[in-house]
Amino acid sequence: MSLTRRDFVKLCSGTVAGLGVSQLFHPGLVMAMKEGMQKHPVIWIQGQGCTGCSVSILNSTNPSIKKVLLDIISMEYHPTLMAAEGQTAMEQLYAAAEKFKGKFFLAVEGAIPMAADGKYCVVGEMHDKDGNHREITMLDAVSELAPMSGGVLALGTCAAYGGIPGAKGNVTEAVGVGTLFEKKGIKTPVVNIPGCAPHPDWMVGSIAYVLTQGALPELDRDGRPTLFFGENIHENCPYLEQFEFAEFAETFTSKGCRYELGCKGPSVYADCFKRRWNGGVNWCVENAVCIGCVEPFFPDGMSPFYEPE
Ligand code: FSX
Ligand code: SF4
Ligand code: SF4
Repeated sequence: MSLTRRDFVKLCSGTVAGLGVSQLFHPGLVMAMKEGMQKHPVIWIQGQGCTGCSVSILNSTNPSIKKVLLDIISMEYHPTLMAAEGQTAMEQLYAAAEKFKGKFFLAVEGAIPMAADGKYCVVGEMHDKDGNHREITMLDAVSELAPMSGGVLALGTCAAYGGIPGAKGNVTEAVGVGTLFEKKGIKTPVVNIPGCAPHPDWMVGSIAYVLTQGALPELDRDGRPTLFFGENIHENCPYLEQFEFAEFAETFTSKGCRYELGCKGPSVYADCFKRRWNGGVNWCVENAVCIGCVEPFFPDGMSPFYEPE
């Protein structure tokens, strides 16, 4: 049984409160994903980040992370999840890239520092066959592995656009995947899945999309899937009516539009208002504000967080 792109979008979009990527578990889709995951495993590498993106995917509740790892993502390498370390881990990384050349997805988490030849972020070390010691930087890993991959998933705002490591000051010259590719002339396709951290559904759903549809999802001008980043937070916010009547909350504990508290919803595109977070219990705007964590100009362009724009 196959599903059209339209069916997939309907399953993924979570238009009914509480629906998540769990709706992907249509029997036809599970079959398609199982076939896809064997052929297209994921190699996940981490640079300048807080590991929040990995923690977020581990919090996938709908489907559970167990189901994600058994039915959607065949993880060939993940520095935090795997038991191997040191030389063994590095050998596994490059062996997997060689074995699945042109077919694997490279998941990049965290930014890539370009200053000092990338030495601000050494992700591993190994001895080559002549016994020479080599430090592998994040810059080396992305530059070498991306052209071998079938596509890159830039997970989190750091990997997509530089994010927090790339904020004002930026002594390490941290950049996202897109900027690195421009500088190095790397042409491998990239899907940006920003968020600091990204929602598990955005990561799992984007991977499931590629595996089942055999193509990249439609992307917006910032390289994000419109499936998850196509709608404006403010225009869909439950407080929109209060905004229009200028009924602004003065404290975080009071109800009412959070604009005066610093909410950046009007310039932010993501589906948090309907997808919600932590298994659907809440989302930022309900008790705090949207700080625009999915936007290319986060965090500098969104600061100060708690003052109106
Ligand atoms: Fe960045 Fe990932 Fe922010 Fe953290 O590691 S997107 S700092 S929440 O989680 O890269
Ligand atoms: Fe817009 Fe934020 Fe007010 Fe919601 S709380 S209406 S997103 S400004
Ligand atoms: Fe990021 Fe805003 Fe969504 Fe919160 S509501 S996760 S700050 S885009």
